[in-house]
This record gives sequence, C-alpha cells and structure tokens, in this order.
Amino acid sequence: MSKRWTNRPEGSTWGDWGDDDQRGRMNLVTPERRLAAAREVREGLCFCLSMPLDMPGGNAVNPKRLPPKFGPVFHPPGSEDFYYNFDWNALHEGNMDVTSDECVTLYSQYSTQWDSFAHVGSLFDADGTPEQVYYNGYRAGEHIKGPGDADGMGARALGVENMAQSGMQGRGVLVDFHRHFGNERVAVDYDMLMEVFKKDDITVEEGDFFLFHTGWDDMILDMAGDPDAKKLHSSGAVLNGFDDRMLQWITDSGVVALISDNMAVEAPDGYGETVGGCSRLPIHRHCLFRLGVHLGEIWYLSELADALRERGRSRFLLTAPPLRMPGAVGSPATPVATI
Ligand code: UVW
Repeated sequence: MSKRWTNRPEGSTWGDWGDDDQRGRMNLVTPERRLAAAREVREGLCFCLSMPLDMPGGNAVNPKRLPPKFGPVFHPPGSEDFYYNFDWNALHEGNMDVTSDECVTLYSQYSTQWDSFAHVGSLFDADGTPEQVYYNGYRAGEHIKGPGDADGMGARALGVENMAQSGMQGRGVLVDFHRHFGNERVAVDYDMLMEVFKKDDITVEEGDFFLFHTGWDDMILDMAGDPDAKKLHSSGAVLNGFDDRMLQWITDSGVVALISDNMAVEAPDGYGETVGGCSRLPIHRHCLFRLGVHLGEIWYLSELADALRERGRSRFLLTAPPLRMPGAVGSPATPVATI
C-alpha cells in the first residue's frame, strides 16, 4: 500500500516502522527486551494494577463517560431473558443446572484503561489539505468511522486489537510522585522529573513502559463511588505537556507508553485558554498522534509503588493487554506487575 502522507508531523515517527504500521513504539519491544523484563522477576509476587472497573463512580470525574451497566440492552432473537439464575429444570425437567450469563455495557475508557492511537488525532495537512488525521496518516471517515459514516462506527485501523496482538508486555519503570509531592496538584516539568529520577536513582531506557503514581488511585477508592471531582481535579501530580523539554524527553527516552493512576496523564483541562493552532492535551497529541506512544490512565498503582519502595526497586515485568476488541479506540485493562 502506498504512503498515506507526503508531510509528516515534525518530530513524529510516522513511517519509521513502515507505511502501514499501527503499533508505533511497541515495535521497540523486542524479544531481547521482553527477556530483560522477565529477568526483573525475583520473588514471583504479582500486583493487580486495575481499579475495580465501576470506579471512580458516577460521571462527575468525566461527564462524557458512565459506569458499567449490567443487563442486556439488546437480546438474541426469540429471547427476552436476562439469564441470571436461569432455571434449566423449567426447560428440561430433571435438569439440575442453574446458570447465569450477562451483558455488560461499558464505556471503554471509564476506569482503568488504555488509549489506542485511534483515540486522539489532529487537524493536520498530511498531503495538501488540513483534515482530521490520526497516527501514521490514517484518516477520520476513511479509517476511523464516526456516526455520520455510511458503514458503522469504529476504528478500521489503529484500534485496540493491534495493542492486544502486540501483547503489551515488557519492562515497567515506576516513579512515585506521590511520595515527593503528596496530594498537591503539581505540573511536573522536565527539570522536576529529572530531579525525582536523581533522588530515586531511576533510569528509563528505550522500550520501557513508564508509570507514575500520583495518589489519585487511593483518593478515588476512599471516595467509595461518590467522587469529589473538584478535589480530584485539583489534586496530585500531572505531567506538564506545555513544557517543550518534557515533550522532548518523551521523544528521546524511547518509552513505549506513559501510564498513571490519574485521569489523563496530563492536566485534562489544558491549563486554560486554547490559543489558535495548539492542543489542549499536548501529551495526548505528542504521544498518540505523533510518536505512537500509548497512554494508560486510572490504573491502580499504590500497592506496587509501596512494594517497590520497600525493596529499593523501580523496575518490574508488566503484562497489560487490552481486550482484543476489533475497532475499539480504547479498552479496559487488568494489568499485572510481577516483581
Ligand atoms: C480524553 O478525554 C481526550 O481522553 P483520556 O481518557 O485519554 O484522557
């Protein structure tokens, strides 16, 4: 297939792994790097990095996403049953079985989640006309279908199934911002990040998954399903995507994903006014649109952060596939860290 673009965004990786690449930096996770990640397993202890998927609760934290709902919104032909505690004896006398099936309707990015590259694109002139474009030149309408497109919604390219097929497994490196900044809302810029790395003796290498803990996870759990959105949105560290040196670090470090227990890795309100031609979510744009770096959000990192600190460690084996759901732009995940 021929190239989808003649101009690629400045500093992007478009085309670096082929004209039709949909894996981005995951291409850097080689068998050798996966083996190195496996060598981080010393005690065989594992940690679930997912929040309960009905957390944070309600839709105050992100008004456009609702909690999971049980019960079918559509039925197989000829059936109106919910199939909970289904009495087979009523259907076939003498059958002792009782079974429960279910339908769960869920927003793929409500709770612990991955962003695919189909999640955020940009208005960009890839071949002479500014239009809605995603990573590696895939187009809105043609590849990422919306409600107005003829043959149904969903990502015909760049969807989460590409992530599932790549395994999303490798070496995780975790930094505990909560230990340095507490619950204070701080926008961590490049200098602050380097200072924390120095204090905690942390090294991030090409092909690593970079995780940072902010304390949002425990705050959400303490709010027990009734989140105080105002408090959450003014608490905990975020990466400062308006610091060009921070964006350059993401480029230079070779990380394959940025992952946090907070809502958006960066501040979701974009720190104020949008100025013509800029993005309110510069890290989303830089990672998902330009570099092919995935984002993981609302992960549960607190127990892992404590365990690593007790051991004076920051590295572990991360296994974090999304659902292999063709066409989804995001996915819930139940990531596992093994140390
Ligand atoms: C946006 O709201 C853009 O998404 P995310 O969940 O990735 O922060």
